[in-house]
Amino acid sequence: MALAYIGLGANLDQPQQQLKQALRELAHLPESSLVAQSSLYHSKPVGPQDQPDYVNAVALIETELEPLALLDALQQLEQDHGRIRKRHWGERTLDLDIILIDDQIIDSERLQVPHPFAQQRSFVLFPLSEINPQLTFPNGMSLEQLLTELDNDLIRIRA
Ligand code: A4P
Ligand code: MG
Repeated sequence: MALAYIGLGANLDQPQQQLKQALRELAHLPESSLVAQSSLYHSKPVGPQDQPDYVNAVALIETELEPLALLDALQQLEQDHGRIRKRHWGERTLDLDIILIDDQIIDSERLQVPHPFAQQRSFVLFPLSEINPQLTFPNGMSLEQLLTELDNDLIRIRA
């Protein structure tokens, strides 16, 4: 049994609905359960600026799935949401990133955990801190430290 933090992002085709639906689907992943979810947030795009604002959130799941099986399941959900990969860091109907799995470090061709950019991204760290403010990354960096270096440019969406 592992605890995994999943980052959710969308900026096309009713992004709030995409995320709400994806959270329900995460709760039904095989051999897994949804432990906690953050609020939904509006965020400015990181990467190409000529794309709509994003809606982001983070979920915590408990899972018996091995890391690559979890990635397969998340990519299947992305496909179910009609995800088309257009360009790197570009617009999408649903992006599901594995942020952390316990304190595991994975560096394989298909999967890097912790997610390589998580520690610099406000749209990951602020929702994460809503679920677990005491969190520390496997490299020893605490979420508290990381957040002091970031502007909170997110707008929380009221449920
Ligand atoms: N992959 C490797 N590690 C992981 C992991 N930990 N979790 C591989 C998920 N996937 C992982 O991803 C490409 C490949 O990464 C996958 O096939 C998987 O094997 P992708 O989502 O298909 O492609 P991408 O969009 O080119 O890259 P990536 O790295 O997923 O983009 P990001 O880093 O997710 O960034 N701005 C705001 N405000 N909010 C956002 O959510 N998202 C992005 C996308 C850019 N700007 C954003 C946001
Ligand atoms: Mg991705």
